[in-house]
Amino acid sequence: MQKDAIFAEPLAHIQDFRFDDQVADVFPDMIQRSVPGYQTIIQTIGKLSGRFQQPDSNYYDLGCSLGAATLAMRRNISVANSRIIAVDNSSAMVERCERHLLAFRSDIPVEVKLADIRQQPIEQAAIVVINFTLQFLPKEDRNTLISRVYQGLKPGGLLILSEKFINKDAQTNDLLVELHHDFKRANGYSELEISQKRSALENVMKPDTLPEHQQRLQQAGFTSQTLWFQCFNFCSMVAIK
Ligand code: GEK
Repeated sequence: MQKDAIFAEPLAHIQDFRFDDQVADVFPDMIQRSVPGYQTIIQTIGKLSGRFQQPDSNYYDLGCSLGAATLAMRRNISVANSRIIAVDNSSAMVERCERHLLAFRSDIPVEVKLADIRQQPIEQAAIVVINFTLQFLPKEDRNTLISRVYQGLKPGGLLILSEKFINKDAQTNDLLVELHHDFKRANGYSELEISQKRSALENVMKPDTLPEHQQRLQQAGFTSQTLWFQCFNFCSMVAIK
């Protein structure tokens, strides 16, 4: 695994964060060292796939990056006529994702698509995974996507939505941010790396509050939803149609 040192040296000008070749090359290391509970979430996506699989269905991984959630689903789906659609709008990610998937044998077809998830039709879905991707969409596009996911799910279908979140209360928000930074420090990131990455993400990633997520899911039609994972300011939710 290539080590993430993208923000290790002082940068004269910090550009907005992009999912380019440089990021895609170090992505497994970057996400493990930056997102608390990432491995637990991926493993649980696998477990949930086993539980919520339905024959003759589609499984979506929206914002698939290198396909970690796709692989977790593929390993756990055993019913007939299943198809996974993995979508990302970064060509650097999609190229590597395709190669990555080829390295593991499976009878379940996966279509990896270079596309914007806002344009991706969702049909006959047993499971839709949006693992740390909604936060990168413009705020005004998030309701529409979650509503389309609800419409595209079969009865009993599952949405798994993982996000970084903010608290409206400044005191507890600052505490969670600091605990997350401690986590990054413990994983070998320097103060410079933490602060330069934060600046690069500032205009690109806009987290919602937990109540905003819960309300959006409800408005879309999900009457059954819960937070199943939280570590600091990172969480994962499930919603069942
Ligand atoms: C994982 N889910 O490893 N359309 C398609 N893709 C997008 C869009 C968009 N509008 N916006 C951002 N992306 C993965 C991790 S990473 C999370 C997801 C992170 C893509 C972007 O190119 C990137 O690959 C991914 O969403 C977000 O489980 O890096 O914090």
